[in-house]
Amino acid sequence: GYETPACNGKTVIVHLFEWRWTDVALECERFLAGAGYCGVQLSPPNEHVVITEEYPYPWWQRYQPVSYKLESRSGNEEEFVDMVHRCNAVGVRIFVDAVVNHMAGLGRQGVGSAGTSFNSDNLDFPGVPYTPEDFTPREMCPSGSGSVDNYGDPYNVRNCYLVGLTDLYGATDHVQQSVAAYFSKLVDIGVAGFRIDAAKHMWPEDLQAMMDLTNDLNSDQGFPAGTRPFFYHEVIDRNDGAVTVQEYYGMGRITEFRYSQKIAWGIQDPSQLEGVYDPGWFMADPDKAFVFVDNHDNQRGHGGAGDTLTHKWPHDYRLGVAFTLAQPYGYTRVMSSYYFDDDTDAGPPHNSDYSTSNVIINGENQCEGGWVCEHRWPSIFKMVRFRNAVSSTGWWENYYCDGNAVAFSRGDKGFFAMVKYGTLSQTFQSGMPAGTYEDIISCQSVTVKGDGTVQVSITNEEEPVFAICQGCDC
Ligand code: QV4
Ligand code: CA
Repeated sequence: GYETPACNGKTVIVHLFEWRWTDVALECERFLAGAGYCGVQLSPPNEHVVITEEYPYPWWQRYQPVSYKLESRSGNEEEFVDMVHRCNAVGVRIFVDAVVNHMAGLGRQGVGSAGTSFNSDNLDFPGVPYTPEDFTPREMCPSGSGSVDNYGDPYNVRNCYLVGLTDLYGATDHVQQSVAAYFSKLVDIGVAGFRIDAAKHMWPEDLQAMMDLTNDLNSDQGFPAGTRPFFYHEVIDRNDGAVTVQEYYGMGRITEFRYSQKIAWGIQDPSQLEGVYDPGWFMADPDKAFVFVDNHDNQRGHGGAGDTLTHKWPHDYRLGVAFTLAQPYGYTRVMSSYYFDDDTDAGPPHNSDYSTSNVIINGENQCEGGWVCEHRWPSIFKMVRFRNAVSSTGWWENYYCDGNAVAFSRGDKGFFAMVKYGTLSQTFQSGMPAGTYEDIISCQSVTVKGDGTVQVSITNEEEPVFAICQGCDC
């Protein structure tokens, strides 16, 4: 199926937003493999527009494709292949952010990041190639402007130009084959799956056709023969439009933005956390949902952000991510950002020629040079180990919340607690077998008694989380 990444049961993907391929390769080897991450979501690796005029090199230029050549702000094809092979060699998988709903925006022309010429107004992208017949005919779009302007109508959402981005006619053989050729090229290199950008703006049957034309994962890169790529589809469904996440069932997982909202509210008021998965709100089924506290859009107010918890509030953010990794709902992604103050267009840390800077790791194993690296924060990366250890268990048990402290068991495999304000010293019922464990956050030794009770102590307000799990040490 398309629902589970080929990751040997590992359960967390990290989005290394705007990282260079050379840095991703190093991070797989020096950190991600040991921490137990399943894999990395990259920024789009294909050729994109290069914007120098109105904003200098905004991050979002990479969401305006020029061709499927693997040459982007993150690096060239040789660096890409080297990264994929090195990450696979240490068991860390690579997931590509695939922008295949559209090409560059109207009004843009010139050459892309790989030097290929294009002209959006003429619907001419010789690097693929795409010509006018590969774009959705104007008469199929019911909006007056030609741009998406009515989320209540699926024809508007899917046949019009999303913010003026030239919309590919995904029902045609040539578009399906060109996209599938791009996917297959990546899979043949050793990529394990795809985030489908703007999947909401594509007809599910067109997307399904592209997926089905894509090769199986490459067995020379360590994938079992016959394994299908993992797909997760970006569909923003907040019960406010015609398109629902349920339309994509059977095609992989679907981004569940209502989870981001629920976790933000829940960290604000912990008594709401028990309802973080709310079927009454039409949230995707647990085995279909792809969940995250924030993403590269909503952390900076793009895509109808709403309430979003981000690294700008580190204490609450740690709680939100730790809770997300401890609770049972969905497949999880951790965000790894760069600092951007209030400039929501600002691209990644860069050199004077606007090439992306390298990531710097300091003596405390944290990042510098403008990179936030939430995925290296102790109460975040250690919870990856917890999630992997409890993944075979069902829903939570022994759920406890007093409005400040929250605790629950994950079967007999793990027990988690956290506290919003201050410290915590309290006895809880766990489902763990009697024995001595190590709190993976504080590294303190912990005893579970014969009746399953455990004395929890959280003394560090900076890392307000406690977790023990089978087979885990600090
Ligand atoms: C402007 C005007 C338009 C006009 C157009 C053409 O606003 O009214 O029609 O010029 O003249 C950038 C600019 C945007 C500009 C557009 C086209 O911000 O102002 O339009 O380019 O030139 C990212 C950014 C967008 C950016 C886009 C392309 O967020 O701001 O647009 O990249 O560079 C919805 C969707 C969801 C989407 C979300 C942001 O349902 O699918 O909005 N999320 C994904 C990605 C996101 C990306 C895209 C989709 C597009 O996660 O990062 O948008 O690939 O909710
Ligand atoms: Ca479309």
